[in-house]
Amino acid sequence: MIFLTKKFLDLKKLIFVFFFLFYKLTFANEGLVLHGGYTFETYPTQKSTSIYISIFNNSKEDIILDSVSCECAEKAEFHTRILKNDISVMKKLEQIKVEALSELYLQPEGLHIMLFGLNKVLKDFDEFDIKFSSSNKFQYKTTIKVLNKNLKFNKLKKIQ
Ligand SMILES: [Cu+2]
Repeated sequence: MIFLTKKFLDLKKLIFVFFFLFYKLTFANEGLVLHGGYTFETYPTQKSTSIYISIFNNSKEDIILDSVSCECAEKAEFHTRILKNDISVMKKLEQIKVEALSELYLQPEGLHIMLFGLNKVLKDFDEFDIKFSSSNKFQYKTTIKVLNKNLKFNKLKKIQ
């Protein structure tokens, strides 16, 4: 027990905290799979944009995501679209719920993530991370790919 000096115990504590955090960030998200996150290129003057992503909850419990953030923007919010006087408008949601053993698709014209106060121009092939946190205090991280803006207007064409 000669090694158990205070310094040694502090180091042990630090290593424990480090591994605990590492575990939390990497393995706590087994139940939640974030897939195929994307957004489009922005114009130099553009200060906001939206992100689309598929979220799969493989756990047997509902997961409530109550915040989203990104280093490339001042603020990120969950949004949906509702009809107001026959016009489609965006509405902020405080949280989104991914029900147990089900999936949620954030896509154009529906649920999406909105970034406000972009601090850089997003270019084709760029990537950046976004972070989510859930109501049970888990953190999730995923990479968003920036797509060419021409794809935004890529509509289905009838071949024959
Ligand atoms: Cu929006």
